[in-house]
Amino acid sequence: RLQIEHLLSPTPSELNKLDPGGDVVQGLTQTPKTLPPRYFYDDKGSQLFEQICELPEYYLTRTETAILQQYAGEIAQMTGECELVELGSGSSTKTRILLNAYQDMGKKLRYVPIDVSAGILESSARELLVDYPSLQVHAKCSTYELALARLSPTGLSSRMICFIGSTLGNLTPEECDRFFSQITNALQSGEYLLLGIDLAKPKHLLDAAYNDSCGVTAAFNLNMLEHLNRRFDGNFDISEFEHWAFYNETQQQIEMHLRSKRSQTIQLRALDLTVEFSSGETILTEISRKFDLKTMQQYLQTQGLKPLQVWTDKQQWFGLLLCQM
Ligand code: AVI
Repeated sequence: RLQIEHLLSPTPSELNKLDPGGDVVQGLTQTPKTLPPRYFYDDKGSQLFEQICELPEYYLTRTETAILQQYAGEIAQMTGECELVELGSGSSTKTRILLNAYQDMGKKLRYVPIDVSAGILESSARELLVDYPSLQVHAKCSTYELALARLSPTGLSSRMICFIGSTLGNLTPEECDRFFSQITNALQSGEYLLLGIDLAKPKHLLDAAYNDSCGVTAAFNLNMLEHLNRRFDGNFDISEFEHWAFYNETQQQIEMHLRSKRSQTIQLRALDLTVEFSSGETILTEISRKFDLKTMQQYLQTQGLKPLQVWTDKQQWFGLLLCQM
């Protein structure tokens, strides 16, 4: 019942396209410096993210979970039997709410979790097999892009791609457009996308959510440098950088940075890269966009996806949208 595919051992031509570390070189040699958020998620980063989801200030997970708990049955009714493909599945905790709803309907179900972090992907797939005795799990250790391009025919009546947790917010508008064209290429007409998005809200709530009092978000942010050290033989000293995050109201996005505490030079030997930092210079490690429900529905339509239903919480902090191709 369990298949685990490692798509991150690419073929030579895919390797060329993937250009390992090319994005790091590009990000660290431009002004202002940036790094792609996907480097947060080594095994330690994925564990830290799980801890973030439990923080009192980080309302996103709690709120989305409550929406799912209330409406999972409705979602399962609307799609019927289907293959659930989850992008960035992590611990699959929230997905269990959906799996329960489909199981209660007595429908055959296949779960295809996709994540770049092999450790958490494999351990959560094994736990699911124990808890759901009739579930098939076809896990893919992969980037979204590779996995979406290689989805095989479902053999079930339908497919639903789940992109929950507001990970969409971590994409720039250009990346968002590219992402949706990959989604609409992967889906057949009549198939579904379930999208979870964080909504715009007062600045103090957002600032607190990304500057928690326990320092877990700071550790998550700084861990990216340790990940780069290990992966590209680097010498970042994380005690020489600090976490800095704030809500940019004009852009409607959180901007998360690592700020150099002094002027310093670092090297990533595997990339043959030397980088100079001035004191106070920052690396933008993540944006987290906060959306408006109406604007998102209009945008989805321009991308070829029909919003069928929108669910939200009482405070309108988070939105869950079911769309159809
Ligand atoms: C994964 N993603 C939706 C999180 C977010 O809220 O943008 C990542 C995160 N960054 C800091 N805290 C959580």
